[in-house]
Amino acid sequence: MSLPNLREKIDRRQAVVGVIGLGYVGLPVACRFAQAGFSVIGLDVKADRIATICAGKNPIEGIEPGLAELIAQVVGEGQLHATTDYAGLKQADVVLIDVETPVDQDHVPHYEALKAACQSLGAVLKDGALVIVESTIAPGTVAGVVRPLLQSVSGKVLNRDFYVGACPERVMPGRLLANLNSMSRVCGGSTPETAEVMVALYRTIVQADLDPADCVTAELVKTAENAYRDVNIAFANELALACEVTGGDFLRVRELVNKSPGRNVLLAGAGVGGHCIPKDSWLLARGANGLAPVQLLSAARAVNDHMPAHMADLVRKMVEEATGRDIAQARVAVLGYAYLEESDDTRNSPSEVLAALLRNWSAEVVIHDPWVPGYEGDLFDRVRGCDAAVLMVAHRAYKALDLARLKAALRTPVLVDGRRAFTAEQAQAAGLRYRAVGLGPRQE
Ligand code: SAJ
Repeated sequence: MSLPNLREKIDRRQAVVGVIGLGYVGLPVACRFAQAGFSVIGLDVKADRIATICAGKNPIEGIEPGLAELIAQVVGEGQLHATTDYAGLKQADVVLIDVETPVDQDHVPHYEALKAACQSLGAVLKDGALVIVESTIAPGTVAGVVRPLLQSVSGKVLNRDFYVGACPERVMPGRLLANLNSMSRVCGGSTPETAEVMVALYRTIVQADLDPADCVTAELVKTAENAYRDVNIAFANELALACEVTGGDFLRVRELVNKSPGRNVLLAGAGVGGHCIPKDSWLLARGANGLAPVQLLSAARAVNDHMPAHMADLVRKMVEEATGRDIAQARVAVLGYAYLEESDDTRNSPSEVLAALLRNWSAEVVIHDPWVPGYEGDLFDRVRGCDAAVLMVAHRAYKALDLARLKAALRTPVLVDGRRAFTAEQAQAAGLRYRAVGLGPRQE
């Protein structure tokens, strides 16, 4: 089938859409194309997830407005079929790939899931099909991994017998359907005509800008937008460290710097977690490494990855000063285990790093987080008898904390604030010894 024929089938909603990977990216997009009138075949290797979806139920954790209802609707109407069998994709005119693309401890992506998907899809790839990678991948991955694998397994020739594209997702847990609808997308195609067909396809579900491009541009934009955030957070963190040693107050300095036109210093904090920001910086560095001597990206990663260690140093200094005992005799309460406020997601959590560092010093560590199963419960019970409370996540529940009650529950009244949830005045009024990221001891 030629691209014009595919475009016509898309315009008539007659194209069959396949989606490989029915996680928090793939399942919402499969539902949205089904809702737009396409026949959609969703594929996942997890049989239990497929069974849940076939029952019209939602396997995605967390609060996702509208998703459960949409799954029930499109499965009930027979618009979305879920399967573990790649044979189901034989009829697919368009196939989206939404599988995980993690990096290893050396920050190198290996793409096991992506390669497995291409291997299995190649064996059933329909003539004239358009394969679109939505997963976040390093610049050059469509050219270096996806295209060669699909060609070799299918025996088809790119841009003659099939087409490829990259259209990176911009979803946000908690706003999966909203972001899918309202965030602009880069439609990177293996040819300009392919990109135009991608724009027509996504126009059926996206209300925002759809920008045609080539594949490597799409790969660069996605990794760059998150690397940009990582570098900017690292700048805020380094400024905070400079404030600490010079007796400045990062929040006040930031407020005044941001009065300068074109400045927007982000927030310093206890670390940078999540599954996007830390990983995507490495994907960009990895992809660009062969092209340019990138230094800033890895330096920013080192700054941000150091912040939990900085928190550990602040805790150790405050506890040993306050108790006269070594940190090894201390019990420390870590407030917040998710990577982000009002979230239950603990992927790459800075608190996990902090807890390990404190335990390496033989300190006893107790963890509290109202959002994370296993760590919820009464905060004051959890911190009772501790020699310090360390705030790592700015959950609303923590910002509303009664500091006098916190002080009464602690064995030693020490509060280390990794997110500036409080002020020194509030802490001191409650009788707490207080240190915070970006707040140096007053230099007279
Ligand atoms: N963080 C700081 N200082 C800041 C902002 C964030 O320390 O000023 C920390 C957070 O505490 C967290 C980590 O960085 O540990 C990541 O926070 P995030 O606000 O960037 O949230 P993410 O990881 O969910 O990033 C997502 C990304 N969205 C997509 O990939 C589609 C990112 O591109 C968005 O910019 C970000 O959400 C957003 O703006 O909410």
